[in-house]
Amino acid sequence: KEARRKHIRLHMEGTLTARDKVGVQDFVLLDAYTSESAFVDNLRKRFSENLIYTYIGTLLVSVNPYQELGIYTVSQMELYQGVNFFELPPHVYAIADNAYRMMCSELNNHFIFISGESGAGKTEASKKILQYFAVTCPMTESLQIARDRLLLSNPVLEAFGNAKTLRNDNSSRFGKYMDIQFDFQGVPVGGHIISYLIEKSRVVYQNHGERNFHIFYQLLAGGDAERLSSLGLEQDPQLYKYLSQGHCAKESSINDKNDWKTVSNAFSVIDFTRADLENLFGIIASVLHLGNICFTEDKQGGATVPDTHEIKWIAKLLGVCPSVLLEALTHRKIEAKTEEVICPLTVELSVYSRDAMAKAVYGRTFTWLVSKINSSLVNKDITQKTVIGLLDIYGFEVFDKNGFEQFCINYCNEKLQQLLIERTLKAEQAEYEVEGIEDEECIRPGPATDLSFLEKLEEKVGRHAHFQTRKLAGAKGRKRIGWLEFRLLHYAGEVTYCTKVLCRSKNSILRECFLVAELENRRRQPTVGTQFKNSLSSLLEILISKEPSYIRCIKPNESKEPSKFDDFLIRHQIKYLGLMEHLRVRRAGFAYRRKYEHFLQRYKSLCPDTWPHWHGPPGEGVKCLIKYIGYKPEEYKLGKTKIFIRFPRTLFATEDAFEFSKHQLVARIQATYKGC
Ligand code: AOV
Ligand code: MG
Repeated sequence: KEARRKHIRLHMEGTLTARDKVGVQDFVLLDAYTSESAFVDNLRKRFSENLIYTYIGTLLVSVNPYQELGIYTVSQMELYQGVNFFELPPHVYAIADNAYRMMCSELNNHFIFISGESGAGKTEASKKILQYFAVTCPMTESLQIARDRLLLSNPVLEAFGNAKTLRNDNSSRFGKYMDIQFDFQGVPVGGHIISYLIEKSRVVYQNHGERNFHIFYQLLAGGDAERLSSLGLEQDPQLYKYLSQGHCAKESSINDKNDWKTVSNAFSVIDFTRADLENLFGIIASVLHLGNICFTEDKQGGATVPDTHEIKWIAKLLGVCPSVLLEALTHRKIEAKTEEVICPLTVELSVYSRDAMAKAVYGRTFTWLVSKINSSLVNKDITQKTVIGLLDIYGFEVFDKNGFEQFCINYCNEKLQQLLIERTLKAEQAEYEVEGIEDEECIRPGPATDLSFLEKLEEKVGRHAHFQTRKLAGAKGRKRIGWLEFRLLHYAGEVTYCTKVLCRSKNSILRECFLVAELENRRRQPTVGTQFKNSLSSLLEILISKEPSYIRCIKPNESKEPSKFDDFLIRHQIKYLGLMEHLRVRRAGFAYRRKYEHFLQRYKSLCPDTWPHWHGPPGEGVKCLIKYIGYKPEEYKLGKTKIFIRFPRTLFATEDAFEFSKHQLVARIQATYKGC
């Protein structure tokens, strides 16, 4: 505790004396709060001192340091436990702790929404939060396993759902929403994960400089010889077409062999049986074999497979008949009214059908994996649960070549961004209402981000025959940027014939993934786009029912380098993350607000009536205090439980006075002791 007190004191002194050097820890304290340059300057000052976190009120802005900073130790975690938000330097732990305390005291549900572009640090932030709970929350022996499984679900899902892209060596290729469930004593007891749209196209194709999902390389690098030979695999990833198109199968920044060990260990803790793993890796190996199948044209123009080596392995691993599999890959079934006609496919269409099969198998296996993890995270014994949800989606990204997946990813980002702005605004107004503060100033936000992805996208592909968008007019005809509906008309229906083969697989995971019943309902299946849109709507519903905290991650440079602060890139993110706007909303009314108790506790030494103890209600104490130090009526307002201070300079003056009085006090005490 002494260490903590010392730390707090050091920090407070630091914020005052070194304000110019390290910037302000909360953007609302910036004098020139409307200036984007001042915003960037503050961020730059802090970044150069390795202070990567800054608040805007209660929102956390984080800049990816691209280096280990030593700020995630257990002692740091202990430091942040139960400390008021503004008493310590900004930290992701403070956000986690704050959500946790509120959940425990108010018994309500929370969520932490982490956003930012690809490579900005979202996934790292969500892992830090999970670790924080794992270390600091109370724990019983019987629930340790639940905690370990929560933690270890990460490496498994990352192995199957993350990949190296041009933007990020460990890029999340699926959206992830994770509920951490707590019992009434605040013990983490279980969890639930929802995944969104895994980028299946990566299984069969990677851009130059990118890789397939980590798990393939991990299996080859880490799996022992016996395992590999039972799967018909060789160690060298270059031998597999699905792993070598990006020309970077071996990547120095990634240690596949070590990661394989982590993942294998995680599997054993998360309740995977030997049979599960055998089936699972049978599927992973089959995908690699699928990619190596070559088709040639026969005399009639149909596709044939001259070398059936791969077909045999797939048939063995998936438990299907090789000749049926071969037929499914090279033929198509047309259903007429009364009969079925099997007709041959061209080489091009066979390749398409092979790739479609690989994508479908991988995509569904991923979904199976998530549900398997979920069943190991379920805790049926505890009924009264509150949750903290962590939302870590794939970040906004634009490549030279953008597919349907990029469209969905970016659509999702924009929709969530809209939610953020609306909710911040509402929260601000609601707080004034609760506190009984009437604010004459208008705090409506102006036009949203100047970069509207959907608008740009529409420009680019809007004229495409398979793409339709519809703008919804906002209030009074004002265009509400971001509220766009989209429809992708093109729907490359997954190959029915292959599905039929997979339904009969002896591999139990695949049988669960491809249900026979689905074949019968095929025509009524919604398109991928519609499914994604529906799942996004239900995500929004989940979020709306919970108390939000926000973390906005910023990527400092494109080259993944430490200490490099690219002004242009950062300005761009500040713009489209709507940070200036968020700050403006926070500042339009009152720059600073604090509970009476906390304000009094900190500044009571400034007034003889409140020092050393005030026995009345804290609100009265604050009134007495500010009268004594001479706040002018336009500088503040008093709410029901909080004091609202309009200008930062008022707070700075108070802080300076506090520092001065502290020194005087110390001098007086020292003098007294000398006398003794
Ligand atoms: P993302 O989740 O926002 O991108 P990550 O969280 O994967 O980005 O971060 C990318 C890389 O930046 C990590 O692998 C780390 O090397 C580094 N990094 C991020 N945050 C920190 C930190 N706090 N301290 C040290 N290094 C960090 V994406 O999933 O691509 O949208 O889709
Ligand atoms: Mg990520």
